[in-house]
Amino acid sequence: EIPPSPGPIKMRTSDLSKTTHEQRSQLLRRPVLKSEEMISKVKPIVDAVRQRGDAALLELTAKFDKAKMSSTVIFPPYAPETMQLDEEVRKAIDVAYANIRKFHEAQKSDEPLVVETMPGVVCTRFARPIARVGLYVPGGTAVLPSTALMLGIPAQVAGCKEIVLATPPRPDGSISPEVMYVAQLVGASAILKAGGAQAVAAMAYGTKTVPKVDKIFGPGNQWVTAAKMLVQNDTDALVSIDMPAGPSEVLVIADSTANPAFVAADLLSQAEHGIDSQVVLVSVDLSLEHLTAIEEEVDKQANALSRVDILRVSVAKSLIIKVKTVEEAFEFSNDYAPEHLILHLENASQRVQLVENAGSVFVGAFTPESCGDYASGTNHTLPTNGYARQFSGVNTLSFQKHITSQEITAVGLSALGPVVVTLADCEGLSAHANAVRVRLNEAAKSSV
Ligand code: HSO
Ligand code: ZN
Repeated sequence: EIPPSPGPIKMRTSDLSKTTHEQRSQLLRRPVLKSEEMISKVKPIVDAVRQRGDAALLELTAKFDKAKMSSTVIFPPYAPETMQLDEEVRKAIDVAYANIRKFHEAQKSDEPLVVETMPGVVCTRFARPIARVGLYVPGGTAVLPSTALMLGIPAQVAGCKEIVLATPPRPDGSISPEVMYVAQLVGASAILKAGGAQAVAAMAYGTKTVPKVDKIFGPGNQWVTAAKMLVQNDTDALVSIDMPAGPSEVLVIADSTANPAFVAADLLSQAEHGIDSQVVLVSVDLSLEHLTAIEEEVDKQANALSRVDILRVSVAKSLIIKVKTVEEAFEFSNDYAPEHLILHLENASQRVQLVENAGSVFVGAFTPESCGDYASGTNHTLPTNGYARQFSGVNTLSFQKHITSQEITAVGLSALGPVVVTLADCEGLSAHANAVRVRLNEAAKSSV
């Protein structure tokens, strides 16, 4: 870890035109994740919950969350007094809920896909919800009702029958009223008051009181991530996960039209998530004055923010990359594959077509990432650590699976059957060929 240093809160600068290939690869790298080491640390916890169920869960919750409870699970109806909220917060949650719901409803894959590939050969694909899902809502340095919305709404929209929401309890055994309110809004069928690897294990294997789930979603610290990876690989658990998660990141591309205060604010809004967060500014030929103005804003704003101690560490690990053209900027960004990409560019909307890899894009001066984090409608559970190359963020389809089906008529089989016989014979799988052959005579009779 880089120890917090006094003095200005400042990013490191590199000029891409002066870096070697090796140095460029270094710049694209994230702070290292010690995934193997973490997996060996969480294994005893996961095993304990698997073997001793609720008893282990209660002990671990007392140990890690300092909460002594007689039961870690609650079921609806949830007591209204557990979700008493400030009126303004409740209204804000309601607006966020409506927007996120609207966007995720539109993603739902409802209509079956029907294609007749040959006359009489009809192939279909239809979606069904994943029946039981587990949503991990982190606790720790911030309460995150927004994450409960981002995971709960697509689960609800997809029609998942069981929605288990897990979140670490406060020392008095309670859950924040904001998270309780969201749990109720999204129709959570159980709330697991536990966090970390122990919560993941409880949902993966089930205990006497905790329902077992089929897929586990949600961000979390290294413990949670390692536990998700571990249970995903255990065929006894028969559980999948949304994606590998790492610390939050943002990459901002800025040109001479960028407002220094806006750019700095966007960088800091991601850097405040944790000391392992990384933020990158790609400067498209910014003048020295312009870059200095951004750096001054970073230092000035950071010092006035509540999480300045976190910012000191995360900003020190962060980068300014100097390039000459917009094309070079996108080339770097696409190689980096950021979780969030913010475009402070002239004609920003026309530049979106240059994006190849990113979790979510924020276009133009008036689109702070914060809006997507909370309330515009898009999901904030996004691929980090470069996984935006091959993963999508959480969306409604993450809570569904697709089933294919086919129906072949006698006419269809008369035409397709010989093709299948040839291929089956070629693979030496005569029972496959036979399953067609035994039908061919009758199919021919029926098709006249
Ligand atoms: N930016 C985070 C999500 C979040 N922000 C929650 C605020 N609350 C995801 O990378
Ligand atoms: Zn955020």
